Parts: sequence; C-alpha cells; structure tokens
Amino acid sequence: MRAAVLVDSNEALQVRDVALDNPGPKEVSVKMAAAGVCHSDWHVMQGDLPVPLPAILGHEGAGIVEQVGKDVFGIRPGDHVVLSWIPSCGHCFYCLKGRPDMCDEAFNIQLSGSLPGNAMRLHWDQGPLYHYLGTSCFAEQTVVPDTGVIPIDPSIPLNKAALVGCAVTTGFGAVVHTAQVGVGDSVSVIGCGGVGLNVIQAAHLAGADPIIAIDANGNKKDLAKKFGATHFVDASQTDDLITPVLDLTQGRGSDFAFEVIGRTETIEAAYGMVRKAGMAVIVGVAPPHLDVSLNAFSFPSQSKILTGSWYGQSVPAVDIPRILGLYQRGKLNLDDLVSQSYALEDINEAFRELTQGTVARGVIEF
Ligand code: PAD
Ligand code: ZN
Repeated sequence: MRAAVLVDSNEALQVRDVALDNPGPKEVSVKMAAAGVCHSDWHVMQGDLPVPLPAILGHEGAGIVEQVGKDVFGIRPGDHVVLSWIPSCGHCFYCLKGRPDMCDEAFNIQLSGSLPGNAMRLHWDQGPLYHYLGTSCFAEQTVVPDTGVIPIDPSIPLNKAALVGCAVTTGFGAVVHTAQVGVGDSVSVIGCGGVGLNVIQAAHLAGADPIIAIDANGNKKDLAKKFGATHFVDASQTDDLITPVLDLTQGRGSDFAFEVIGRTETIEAAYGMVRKAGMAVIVGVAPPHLDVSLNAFSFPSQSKILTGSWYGQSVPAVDIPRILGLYQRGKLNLDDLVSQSYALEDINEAFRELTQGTVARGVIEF
C-alpha cells in the first residue's frame, strides 16, 4: 500500500510502498477514505514534537473497517469509522477518573510509536517504521487499536467525518468540556485554523457573544465570521492583541480566551486578555522546551484560571457521534471546513498550503 512516511524532521514526506500486517487480537484494519491535514503533524515534521521516526503521520482520519482481530467486539468489517488519536485504555488512573484524554497508555503509545503492547504492524525495506498517535492514517490502510475506532452513521460523507477525528472534536470540546462557555459569555480566539474555527463555531453554538477572532492572516476574517465570530482582529497589523479585546468587553477582558496556535507570545496574550477570574484555555501545541512568562502577582490578585485542553477533553466514543449528529441536523458546519482536497501524492503541497494559512482544512482523499 502507499503511505506518506516522514523519515526525518525538516524533510518532505515521502510517498512510498510499505507493508501492513493483519490486525492483532484487539486491533482493527481500516481502509482510509480521508485524512485531514493538521498543524500537529507539521509540528512533528518541523522537529518540534519528538516522536520516533521514520513514521507514517496522519491522525485525523475516517474510513471503512476491513478486518477485525479475534477479540474485537462491536466493530465489524464494512463499518464506517472515525479514528481517535487517544485510544484510551479504560483501566488506568485517568480513565477510571473519567479523564480518558489523559490516558497513560495512550501517552505511552504516542511516545513509543507503537500500538498497545508495543505492537508494530508497519514495515518497509529500510528498518523500523513507526506508528504515529496510534493512527498513521496518511496511508491507504492502517491498523489501529479497537479503542481508537468510533463507528459512525454510514450516510455521513467520510471526508467531513475525518475532521471530527481531531480538529472539530478538539475545538468543540475545548469550549463545551474544558471552558463550559455559556450563553452571553464573551470569548476571544487566537488562531483561526482548522481547530480555531471549531472553537469559534462551538462558542457560537453555546451562545457566546461577542466572539472575537484573532489571526495574523487577514484572509481568515471571512471564514471566522462564517463560523460565528462577531469581530475580527488582524494580528498582522498590531503587536497588541489585548487592547482590542478590552475595547470590545467594557475594558474588562473576555470571559474566556482560547489560544489555538502554540506560540509563547500568544499564550501570554491569551492570559492577558481574559478578565479577572476568567479562563484562558491553551489548545495550541508549543514545542516542549519553551516556557511562558506570566506575572506572579496576578495569580492571586486576578484569580484567572489558566488551563490546557487536549483533544477537547473529550470522550471520543460519546463526543464524535454527538458532533456528527449536530452536523446532520444542520447545527455544526463541516461542509465549509473542507476547503481543499488533495491526492496522497500531493501531501507536501497540502502542508505548504496549511502553513500559508490559505485553507480552512485540507483533506487527503484516497
Ligand atoms: P492551522 O495552521 O490550521 O491554524 C493556525 C492559525 O494560526 C492560522 O490561521 C494562522 O494564520 C494563525 N497564526 C499563526 N501564527 C499566528 C500569530 N503569531 N498570530 C496570530 N495568528 C497566527 O493549525 P491547526 O488549527 O491545525 O492547529 C492549531 C494548533 O492547535 C497547533 O498548535 C496544533 O498542533 C494544535 C492542536 N492541538 C490539539 C490539542 O488537542 N490540544 C489538537 C489538534 C491541534
Ligand atoms: Zn490534529
């Protein structure tokens, strides 16, 4: 089968022939239909997120089940599925605490580049070939843990469903689970890419107002407004992102701010633009060696909540069908998220357009 391999950081992806084993007892093989192009993969390509290489990237995918292992129940060949990049184990401390987003086993497979139990199902003629986030869906087929496939209604187009594997669930969950935004709350969102647009549309669905979208690419203004932003700040025109938010919130700052880029300056700005006792939610993934600088006195005196959100703090088996139901009933917009489709052979072009900020979401279609 064909797959996009990252051999080393700061290199282009190589579309190569690779081999795939049959699924193990608790694994599922999936014929991919579509895979979204997420900035997290780009972080890996830049060397900003350490994962074992060479690996097949891609973590935002949907497809059709081909084979299931002998101990898999409830998933059958032919099922349409979305992949989850947190295949939570269900029995670690965090899963039992109701926080599968923090699952220890899922973190371990992210670091080891394997499937649970150190299983390696990918092979090529150049030595080891690692899995990525338990998904590796920039490939015609993949093998994933059974906990990482979520069956969906087969009438939903798979190129739209794929985005619910990461961008939509991450943005939606940051608003609905992490921040719990309410009607009339003011929200600012720094970064209007595939994930940020979903923060905006979930905030709109939750009844937030105003919703202040901020992006350094002025082309994102129309998109942000289409997804529910009430105001847009062009960050290429100012270094001061805080004053425009204060101006739109009676000088207080917004109730919630979401950072959806992964840069230290914008994380600091998100904390700065939140009102006293408001909440800043960091969604963007910064390189692990970077630190941010925040005023120490402000912690007690302003009592802001600063938190992160990983995969939208979601329970994928519950949230992915929930989000797709909202799409089917016309409440969430997935159609305008898929702004560009590419063949697997054109995957480097898809990443080039991601970094230029010209797309809402690019999708590889198989
Ligand atoms: P994207 O490339 O589609 O969007 C990023 C947006 O940020 C673009 O619109 C840029 O124009 C804009 N931008 C970049 N730099 C600046 C700046 N200095 N000031 C203002 N705007 C700027 O990325 P994405 O939406 O796929 O991902 C965004 C981040 O979220 C990225 O760090 C990714 O790794 C992270 C992410 N986190 C999770 C999670 O679980 N927390 C999941 C998925 C992605
Ligand atoms: Zn992602």
